[in-house]
Amino acid sequence: MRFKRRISLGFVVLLALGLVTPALTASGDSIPVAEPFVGKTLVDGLKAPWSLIWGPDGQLWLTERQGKTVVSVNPKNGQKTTLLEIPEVNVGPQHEGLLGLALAPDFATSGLVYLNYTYLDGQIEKHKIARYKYDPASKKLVEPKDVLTGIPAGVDHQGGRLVFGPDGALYLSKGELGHNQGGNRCKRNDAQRLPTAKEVAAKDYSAYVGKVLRLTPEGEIPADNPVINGVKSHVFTVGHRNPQGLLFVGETLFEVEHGPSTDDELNVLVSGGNYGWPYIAGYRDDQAYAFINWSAVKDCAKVDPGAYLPVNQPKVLETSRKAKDFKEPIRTFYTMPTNYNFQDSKFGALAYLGWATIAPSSLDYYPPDGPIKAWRNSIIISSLKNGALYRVPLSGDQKQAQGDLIKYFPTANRYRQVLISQDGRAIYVITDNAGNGLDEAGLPNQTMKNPGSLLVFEYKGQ
Ligand SMILES: [Ca+2]
Ligand SMILES: [Ca+2]
Repeated sequence: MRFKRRISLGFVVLLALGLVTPALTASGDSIPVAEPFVGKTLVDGLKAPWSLIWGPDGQLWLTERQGKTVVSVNPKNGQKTTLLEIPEVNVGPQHEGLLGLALAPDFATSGLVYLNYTYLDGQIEKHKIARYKYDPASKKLVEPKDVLTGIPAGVDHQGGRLVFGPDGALYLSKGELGHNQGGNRCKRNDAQRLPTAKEVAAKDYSAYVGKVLRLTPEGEIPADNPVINGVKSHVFTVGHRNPQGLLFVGETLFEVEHGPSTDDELNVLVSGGNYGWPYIAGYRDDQAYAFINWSAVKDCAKVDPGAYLPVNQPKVLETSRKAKDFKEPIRTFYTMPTNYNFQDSKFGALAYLGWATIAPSSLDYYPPDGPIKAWRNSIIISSLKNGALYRVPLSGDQKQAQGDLIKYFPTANRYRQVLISQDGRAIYVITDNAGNGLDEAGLPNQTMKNPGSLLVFEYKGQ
């Protein structure tokens, strides 16, 4: 462990007496992690960083969800440059704001950069994909153009990851807005509802929730998109809950999404596939989850939601859903038996922190020739709830998960995205500014140690 002691004994006494709030780390401060890694804060003071990519200039580019900005960061010294601010972005405490960021595959000639964010269309919140052109002389993103507008938005489960595929198509993960749970429990969950031909013709995208979308760089429906239930639309895959991670490894599209109280998922997405939600969580095994349609409950708004109270609605068994295009995840985090203790008193009022989920927010891939031998050919997943990275080794054909999850770099933070350097020696992580999570000891924590930061973990081995 390497940890610079920067706080005085007197400060510790005041801290113990509860007279000061804990000091937060600043840029350059080290983060204690196990050898052969060292960790430090590269940048702090960010406003809810959400997406992190390698820019065309060897710099790290990131979006600030609440800051409404795209920022470039020098990976050597943490120097920040603001490339763009979008006043139109509609920001919320979670889930809403400026989200994903992707460079066009032909960026070298086109200079095009794609973004997605929530905005207000009159009084109605919507979600759009827009693109900008990078002007290297001014280091600004200019010439905005809407690519796809009018995608549904809401206060929960927005999804928002944006990637280009090797096929030149643009993919957006879109959540189901958290309908059928919590404060949105009386709203119908449309993750299985398919767009009709009439809706598509009218650019009515209300059925695009709980889907992964695939579009041309101009926002059109690609000719080779799947025909699902007789209709071709922007919909590529169906039945997602809150998909926040999308990543191509070669031709394979990996996705991670948040499960309910169990069954966070790592999926391989295939055109036209149905990933089950909200009828199936994880595997089709009737373990610990059954769908109840709250929107059909009489006087739904007056019914105490409770977490697991039976209501006057049938539970839909997973095994009763026979869709032949159902795709199982390649790994869950985790599938638990129905009798699992969902109310462990150790977690107090935040019982969900004790559930067997990790809240996966992004994923990256560690290549077969990287210097960290143990990490080769693995998927690396960032966890919001557990403030850690998890490694999933892949099979040789890169289509199957092998072995169990291996945890790295636990800190009292929420990890929003992971990004690995091209030389495989640096692992970058952006963190949420606030929220609920677990600390290093696995106990509930609401004070982020490195809020709104860009952290770097460097490999010091041979
Ligand atoms: Ca699923
Ligand atoms: Ca299941």
